[in-house]
Amino acid sequence: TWTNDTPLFSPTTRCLIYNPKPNPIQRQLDFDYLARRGAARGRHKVFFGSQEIFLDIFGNIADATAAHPEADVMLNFASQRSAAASTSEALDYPSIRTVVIIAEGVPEKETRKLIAKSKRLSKWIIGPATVGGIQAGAFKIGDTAGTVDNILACKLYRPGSVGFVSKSGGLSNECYNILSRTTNGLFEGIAIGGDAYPGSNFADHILRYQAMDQVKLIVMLGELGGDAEYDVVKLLKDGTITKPVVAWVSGTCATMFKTEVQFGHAGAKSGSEAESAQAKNAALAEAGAVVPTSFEGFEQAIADTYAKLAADGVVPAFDPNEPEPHVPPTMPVDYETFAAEGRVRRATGIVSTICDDRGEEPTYGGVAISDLMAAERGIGDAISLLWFKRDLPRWATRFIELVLVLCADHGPCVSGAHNTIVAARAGKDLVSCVASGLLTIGPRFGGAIDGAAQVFLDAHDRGLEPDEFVADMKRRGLRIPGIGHRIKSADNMDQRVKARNLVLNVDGAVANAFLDLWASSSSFGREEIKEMTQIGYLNGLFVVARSIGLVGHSLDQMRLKQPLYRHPWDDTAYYCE
Ligand code: Q5B
Repeated sequence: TWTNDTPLFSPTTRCLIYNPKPNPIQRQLDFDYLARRGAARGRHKVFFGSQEIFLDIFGNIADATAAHPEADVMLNFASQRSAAASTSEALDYPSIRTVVIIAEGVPEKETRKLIAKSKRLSKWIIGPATVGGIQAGAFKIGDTAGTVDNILACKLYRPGSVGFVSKSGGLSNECYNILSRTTNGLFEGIAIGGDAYPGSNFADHILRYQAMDQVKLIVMLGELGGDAEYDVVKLLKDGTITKPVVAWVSGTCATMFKTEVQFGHAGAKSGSEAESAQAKNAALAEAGAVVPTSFEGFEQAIADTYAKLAADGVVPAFDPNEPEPHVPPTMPVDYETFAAEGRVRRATGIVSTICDDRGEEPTYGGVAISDLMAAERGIGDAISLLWFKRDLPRWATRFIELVLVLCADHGPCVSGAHNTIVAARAGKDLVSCVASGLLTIGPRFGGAIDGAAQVFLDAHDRGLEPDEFVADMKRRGLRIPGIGHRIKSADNMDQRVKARNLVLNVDGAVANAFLDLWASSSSFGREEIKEMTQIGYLNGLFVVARSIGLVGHSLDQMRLKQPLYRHPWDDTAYYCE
């Protein structure tokens, strides 16, 4: 059990974060850096200053609390659906003292059960629907206090003497600003959240502040709706609260509306007269709190009350013009922030010219996918746009599709299919099986298309007759890519090729047909055609096409549950010394 004369947080507070959210965690770490706290180590990558460090991640609260029994705060980012269950679970762990619930819309019935449980266990709940709290210079929860600039401007990186409590997170930030201009600063600030039933209320925190030596001045910002402020009135009246309280209840404008108005927070609606801001302000003033006549007077009221405490020697005198003795470390700026402001430039790491996925819809070569769908365009059009970077005419894209169909498969015995089958029978996954087959594609098998296009184009450009070309290649000791086949010949014609005069294989046929297509189309220049033969466009077509067959072979073997393949001894010639 904990006593209430100690703050909820300290410079060594360790916090578990449930359902971690990268941005608030980073802001919390930025505060730790400014407050010169240490940093933990683990697997979730965050910045600590300009260094990258890692935080521990666990699969459940039990493991997290077991590994970090020193962590007594849990920041709960669970959704409204699971916030209550996870908070209730966290309260069961002896090491957890405080749970902060960020979610809005947690059912009131659930929150009331949590409140009862936390009171029974002498634990604390902050929220739901809260931005959390902060102990200046010690510990900050989630998004409290806003940006690094705001933390610096409000001097929240070092403690002052003011205990602050409000419902609203936005108004907390505003008040931290006011406190930095009028006092020696905040000691602890809590936003209890805007629900009708907050896990802890104004009076709970003000009682803590009364008991804490570090807090000399209490500042409260209430709002219309509910009666929580009257608990503070009672404590002031019965003398439990003796420290000076400066208070304001916002929502005085509600009386200007003819009907009941619901303000931003779930609990912020004035029902009865007693729930109005005017009635609460009057009651607080009557009980002895310093209450200005409007929110505009709040700053002066705080300044005057602090000055009186300083005159009595309770707090150090505050002079806004005196230089700040605490110098926080320089906070590095995120690259994204400067980039968004156009203040930094960086050479891009990669260049891409074929597609764009940044808009609402990805485009292929500038054409939206939905336009391709609407026009019932096919795989030839996708290749035309993504490879050739132009909208080729239908006859050309149809030819691409014809090549894909023609080369999709050539039986289980060819190099690629064989490798795929062996890999599948070794129990490999589909991608590995297909990759195993694809990796056999090369100058002898399937990957001779580019080579064929190069040598035929070169022969054409040099004006060689066919027999001169063949003789030239023979003289150089080179096989002509695109010619010859392990089983097909002029007498056993390859029906995919159908050329009796030249024993073109399928690679050679595709290469030569494409050279004709490029040459006859006005879309391609001479140098571009040459480049296309050199960088893999045509072998790429075989890769795409044969992938279809290789997936088929892989699935076939898996379906047939074929056992591990072992090549037979009697099919192997052993010539061992
Ligand atoms: N000779 C394909 O050889 C193969 C010659 C040649 C000059 C040539 C051979 C070759 C070039 C590479 C090529 C793609 C290795 C093939 C494909 C996809 C596939 C596969 C499938 C599918 C076949 C006998 C005599 C020798 C050789 C001479 C042969 N080719 N001379 N240029 N190109 N071609 N690859 O049949 O005087 O006796 O020494 O390297 O285009 O991969 O279905 O299986 O869809 O999956 O074993 O179609 O042609 O012939 O080596 O016994 O040679 O002809 O010099 O002359 P073979 P070899 P000599 S399509």
